Order: sequence, then structure tokens, then C-alpha cells
Amino acid sequence: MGVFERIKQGLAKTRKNLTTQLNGIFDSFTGANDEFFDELEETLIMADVGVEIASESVDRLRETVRQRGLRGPAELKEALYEILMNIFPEENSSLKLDTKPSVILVVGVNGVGKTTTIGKLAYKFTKEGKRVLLCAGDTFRAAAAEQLSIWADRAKADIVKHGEGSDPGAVIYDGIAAAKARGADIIICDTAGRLHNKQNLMRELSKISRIIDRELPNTSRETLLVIDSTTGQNGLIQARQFNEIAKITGIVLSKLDGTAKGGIAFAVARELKIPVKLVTVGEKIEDLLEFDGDAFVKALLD
Ligand SMILES: Nc1nc2c(ncn2[C@@H]2O[C@H](COP(=O)(O)OP(=O)(O)OP(=O)(O)O)[C@@H](O)[C@H]2O)c(=O)[nH]1
Ligand SMILES: [Mg+2]
Repeated sequence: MGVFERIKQGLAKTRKNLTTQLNGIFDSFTGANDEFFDELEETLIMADVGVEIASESVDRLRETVRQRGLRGPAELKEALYEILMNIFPEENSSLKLDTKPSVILVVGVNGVGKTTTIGKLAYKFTKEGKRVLLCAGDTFRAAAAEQLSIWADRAKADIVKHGEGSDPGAVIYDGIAAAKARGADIIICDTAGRLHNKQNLMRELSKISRIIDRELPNTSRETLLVIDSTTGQNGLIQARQFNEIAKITGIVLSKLDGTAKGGIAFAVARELKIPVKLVTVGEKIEDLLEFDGDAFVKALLD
């Protein structure tokens, strides 16, 4: 199955909701009148696109219709497609991992899909022939390292882990040493999503970050924030908080298969000004896709 088909499948719930409604609006098109634009705006808001983006997009569509004298539903749909696509930044959203080793630090609140995403990422890289080492930096939750070990096995990646309650900084330190000794291409670090309080989490993440900087200066690093797309606009609040703690270089929008409100991708792209780099569309090891704004919008409006 091609990437486009997989994103379409991953968006099945959103498509059933948003796409069906959009098609309904365009099919019963009787003219570009207030009623039409109001309905369109409402539909976009319901899909979690965000009030601001919905109203802006509809205003721009109104303007485009006027300027270009658009009449038919197909023309309008094409114009909407262009407007929505422009919400995603032009810049290349692929991971920048140019050095050996490179580091990916994965952060996010508990349960969003960090560990699962790491397993999928590891699999993607080992399939490309890369040597991957996972660091079990979530020492807070008892079963966390065990869960990561299972993914390491599946993905044929190495893993460095310590016991529960140990210092995640020490795990990262050992992981980096092991990666250097074994000639790993990519180090992927898991982190705790839940600590006793925000200060602890902040301290822990900045410590991990400092150790990476110190032990691997001039190394490509991605700090990926995983946002659960089923939590809707709440994910945006989390993202702002994490961005204060660590410099986030990319967003992973997880569980896109589990929501009818995939419009959150637009809100994330626009409001955070951080590129969405990956999406996950299921619990299986291959359910990770590189994000492509063009394909995403096409899959929604197709
Ligand atoms: N449907 C669906 N479920 C997912 C996806 N990604 C992860 N999950 C599920 O979400 C749950 C939490 O995933 P984890 O990877 O353990 O999340 P985490 O962020 O590591 O959680 P903590 O370690 O507790 O902070 C698991 O049951 C996963 O199977 C996805 O893309 N789609
Ligand atoms: Mg985890």
C-alpha cells in the first residue's frame, strides 16, 4: 500500500466525519452564499481545525471566490484545498539525522504513545540497515523499560536500561557510551511522561539534554514531542509547556487512526510553528508515517 493510501486509511474516522460532511456541503452547493460559508466553517471547527484557522480559511475562500469569480463546487473545493495546504510550512519536515551517531529524544505526557513510537521508529531505521540503540530513560514507571525491551526485540535494536527509580541521566550517559563503542547510527531515548510534578520533569529533561550536549557535541539531534491527536486542542497546551522545557524540533501526531478530529494537525502546525514530522496510525510496528501536508490535505478532501 502506498503512503497516500495508508494515510487515507489512518484518517478513516476523520474522513467519515469531516470528509463526508465537506462532500455533503459541496454536493448540495447552491451558490457561494453566507449559508454555504457558515456551514463550511462550522464543519472545520467540529473537526478540531481550530476556530481561528477555520474562520481564516473560510474568509480566504470567500476572497478567492470573489477575486477569481469561482462558481462551481469543484472549483471551490480546489481553492479550499490550496488554502488548507498553505497552513503547513513549506520547509522539509523530514528528520535531520546527519551525524553518526545522531540522537532522537522523545518527550510527551504519559500515555500519548512515546514508547510505541520509539519502537516503530527503531524498526524503520533498522529496516534501512541502520544500527539503532534505545535508551530506557523512563525510569519512573515500573514496566517502562520492559515495554521498551519488547520493542527493541521486535525492531532488532540494542537497548540500554537500568533499574526502576534509577537516574535517567545515568541511563542516557551509558547509552551514549554503548552507542559509541558499538558504532550505532541512531540513539533513541525514551523519557518519563509523568513525574511527581512539573519541576521534576523539567529538571530531568534538562539534565538529559545537558548530558547529550556534553557527551555528543556537534551531533544532530531531534527532540520530538508526541501529541495524542485524540486529546484535541488540549495537546496544544501540553506542547507549549514542553516547548518551554526542551527545544522541540518536531511533532509526532499519534493515534490519528483513533480520532474523527484529524483537523488537529492544522491547529498544531499553525499555532506551534513546529513542523509535524511524523504521524502514527495504529499500534502495529509499521504504523508510522512521515508527515506530508500535501498528502494529508488530499486524503481529507479526496
Ligand atoms: N490506536 C492507536 N494506539 C496507539 C498508537 N500509538 C500508541 N498507541 C497506544 O497507546 C497506548 C500508550 O502508548 P505508549 O507508547 O505506552 O505511550 P507512552 O507515551 O510511552 O506512555 P507512558 O510511558 O505511560 O508515558 C498503548 O496502548 C499503545 O498501543 C496509534 O498510533 N494508534
Ligand atoms: Mg512509555
